[in-house]
Amino acid sequence: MTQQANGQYSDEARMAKFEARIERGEKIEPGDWMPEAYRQQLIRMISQHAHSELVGMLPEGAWITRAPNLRRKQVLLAKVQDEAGHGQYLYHAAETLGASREEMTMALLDGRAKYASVFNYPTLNWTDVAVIGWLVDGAAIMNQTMLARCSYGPYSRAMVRICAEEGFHKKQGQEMVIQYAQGTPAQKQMVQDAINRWWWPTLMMFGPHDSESKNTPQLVRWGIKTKTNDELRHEFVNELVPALHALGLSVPDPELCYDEANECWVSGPIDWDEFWRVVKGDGPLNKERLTARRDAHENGRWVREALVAYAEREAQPVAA
Ligand code: FAQ
Repeated sequence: MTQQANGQYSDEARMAKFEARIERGEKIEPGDWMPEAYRQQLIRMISQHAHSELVGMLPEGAWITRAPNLRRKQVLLAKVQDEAGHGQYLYHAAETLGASREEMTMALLDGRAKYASVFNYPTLNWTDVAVIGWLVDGAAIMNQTMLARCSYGPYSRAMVRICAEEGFHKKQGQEMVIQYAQGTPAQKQMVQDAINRWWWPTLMMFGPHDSESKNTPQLVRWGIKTKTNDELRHEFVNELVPALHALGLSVPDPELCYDEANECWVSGPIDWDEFWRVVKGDGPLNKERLTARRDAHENGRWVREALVAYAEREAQPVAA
C-alpha cells in the first residue's frame, strides 16, 4: 500500500487493501479499517436481526401458558429464552461497530427500525408453534448458516453459536409436525392449516427478489452475504416441499411445479404487496408487537435504574 506525501494512506489505498482482505476470505475485526458504508450496512442488518429475535419471542411466547404438556412447555420456554439470548449476542456484535444499545432500542420502539415481517402474523393454535419451529426457524437457519461465513468476525461468530441453538428449535418443531401429521384427522387438519398460513410469510422472510433487493449487490461484494435472497429461498423450497409431501402434507401454492430439467421445485408468485404492507407497519399484528415491546421496555425500567445505581455505588471509593 503506497503512502501519500503526508505519510497517510489514501482512502483508495485503504479500500483496495480492505477489498483484498475480503477477497482472501479474511475476517474483518472491530479495530480494523473498514469503509463507512460497510460499517453502516452491518449495523443496519445486525440491529434488524437483533430486533427480529426479540419480536420473534412474542408469537410463540403467547403459547407458553397453554402448552399441551409439561415437556412441550419446558421446550418452548427454553426456545423463547434462547431467542432473547440471540438478541443479546447480536446487539453486542452491533455495539462493536459503534452503535449504542439505547439508540438501537429506541429505533425499534419508535417504529424507525425494521424487523422480520414474519413475526407480525398471529399464532392461532398450538400447531402454529410446531410450524414456526420447522418452517420459520428452518428458514432462519438457512439464512444464518450463510451469515456464519460473513466477512465481519463478531457477526460471523455470533451466527455459529446461534445456528447451533436454532438447530434444536427446528428439530423440536419438525418432531411435532411429524407427530401431528400422523395423529388424528383433526390434528393433521390443524397442522395443515398452520402450514397454509405460515408458508408464504416464511418465503417472504428471505426478502424481496434479487432484482428488487437494493442492498444485495454491496453486501455480496463485501462478503456480508454469501448467497442472495432468491438463492436461499430456492434452497428452502427444495428442502421443505419433499419433506412435507413425504408426510402427506402440502404447501398452499397452486403454481408450485417440479422442473424436471433442473431437478428442482419452482414456486408460484409471492404477494409482494402483502410483504411491503407488513414491512411498512400494516401487517396483521404490527401494532400489537410494538406495543408489547414498548411495555416490556417500560416494565424493565426499574431494573435498568437499579443497575445504574448499583454501578455508581460500587464506583464510590471505600471509606477507610
Ligand atoms: N422483513 O435489499 P434487501 C429469526 C427489508 S431471525 C422485514 O433485500 P437485505 C429467528 C430490508 O431490511 C430472522 N424487512 O435487504 C427466530 C431492506 O430495508 P432497509 C431475521 C425486510 O438486507 C426464529 C429492504 O427490505 N433474520 O427468524 C425483510 O439485503 C423463530 C430491501 O431488502 C435476519 O435479520 C423481511 N423479511 O436482505 C426467532 C438475518 N426482507 O434496511 C423467533 C439478517 C427485506 O434497506 C422464532 N438479515 N427487508 O430499509 C438478512 O439476512 C437480510 O437483511 C435480509 C434482507 C435477507 C433479511
